[in-house]
Amino acid sequence: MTEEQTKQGIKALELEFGEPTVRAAIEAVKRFTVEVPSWIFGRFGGGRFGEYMPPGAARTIAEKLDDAAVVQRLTGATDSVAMHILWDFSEDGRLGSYQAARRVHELAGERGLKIGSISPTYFLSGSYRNSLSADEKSTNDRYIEQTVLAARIAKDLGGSLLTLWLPDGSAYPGQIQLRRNYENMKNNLLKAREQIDDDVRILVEYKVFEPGTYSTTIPDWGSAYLLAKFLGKNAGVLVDLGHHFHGANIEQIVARLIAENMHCGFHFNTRYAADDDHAVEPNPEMSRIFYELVSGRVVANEKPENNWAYMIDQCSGRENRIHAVLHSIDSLQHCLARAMLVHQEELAGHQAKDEIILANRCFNRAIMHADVRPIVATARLERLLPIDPVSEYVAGKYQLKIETERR
Ligand code: PSV
Ligand code: MN
Repeated sequence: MTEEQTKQGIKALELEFGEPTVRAAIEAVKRFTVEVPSWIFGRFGGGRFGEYMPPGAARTIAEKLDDAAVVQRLTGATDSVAMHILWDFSEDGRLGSYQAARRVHELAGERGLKIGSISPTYFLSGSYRNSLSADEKSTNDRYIEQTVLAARIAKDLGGSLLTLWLPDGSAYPGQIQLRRNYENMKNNLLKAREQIDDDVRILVEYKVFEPGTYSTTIPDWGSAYLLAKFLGKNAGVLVDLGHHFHGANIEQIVARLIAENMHCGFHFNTRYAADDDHAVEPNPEMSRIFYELVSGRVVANEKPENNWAYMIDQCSGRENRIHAVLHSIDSLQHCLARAMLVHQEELAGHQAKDEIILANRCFNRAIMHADVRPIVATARLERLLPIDPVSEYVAGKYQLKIETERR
């Protein structure tokens, strides 16, 4: 899209949606920020192509931060990087280290970045018989300690935000005592919370299956909500797009959490089969989710403290990592712009008169049919950012540099 096409496009949108609405959408896109995960840039997971690394993928945390800094320069929307303590602050992959976190904090600062949310990492080694829900006290204690350390790092060196994903669960009926498994989780989470500063926010993530195939200790938003409530005021639910059964109405979950006044967060990604962790695509589901966030006033709010925590949780297998994360940011900005164009009063009018199809058409005029590329492009131009970060990256020399250096 050229600058001229952008101008023409804005005129057309103003004609259809009104100048103030289009301006509000541009401002919202300008304000939107999202964290990128450190793990997108380097080696991750295993599976069928376990050894494959796309050319130029980062090998160290310093290289991951180099890549994150490029993404921030191109988008201006991602100055914080989400970290995992056993991937990013550990010498041996078994224990987290405050000293290692300090070094990463320095490296991030040198690149104009911040450490964002921190995951205590309950999965890599040692949790094959579960972590905080395990029956063995020594296992519980190890992970309580790790949670408390992660919280100290989050408070001193990061954004005072902990994101908890626990891989706990079971593969066969009868393998574990389901009730005790939940009670262990609840009690051990509380033990950790009691040793953590009140101003560290804790988001509890849920996931319907994997690695547990028969049961997962925190399988759904309701379980995460109960645990967050139990932990107290500064806790919420973390919604990851890949963690539901197919067909789940995620926007309704979001609406409910907002209605309950819970300050929550998002792990954005796209999935087709299960927890694919693909790059975010600008699809209708994502736009409908953004509509709930926009109408609930928890995104792009002028008061940043009202906004939920937004993070990308993706880890591409085959594709270029930097293309993938830039694509995600681009998609999120387009979905936000569409959501901003929904005419909320007109929609309320149709709802009040029970005009079902007219309400649906009013909603879809923005969510499905609006071409919002000029809004996103204008937001970037007004911030002196590249009009299309992906093309800008492709035209630059960074990819060649990392492919040459990182062999
Ligand atoms: C688990 O599938 C998850 O969504 C959690 O958020 C982890 O932190 C992340 O993926 C990376 O493993
Ligand atoms: Mn996640």
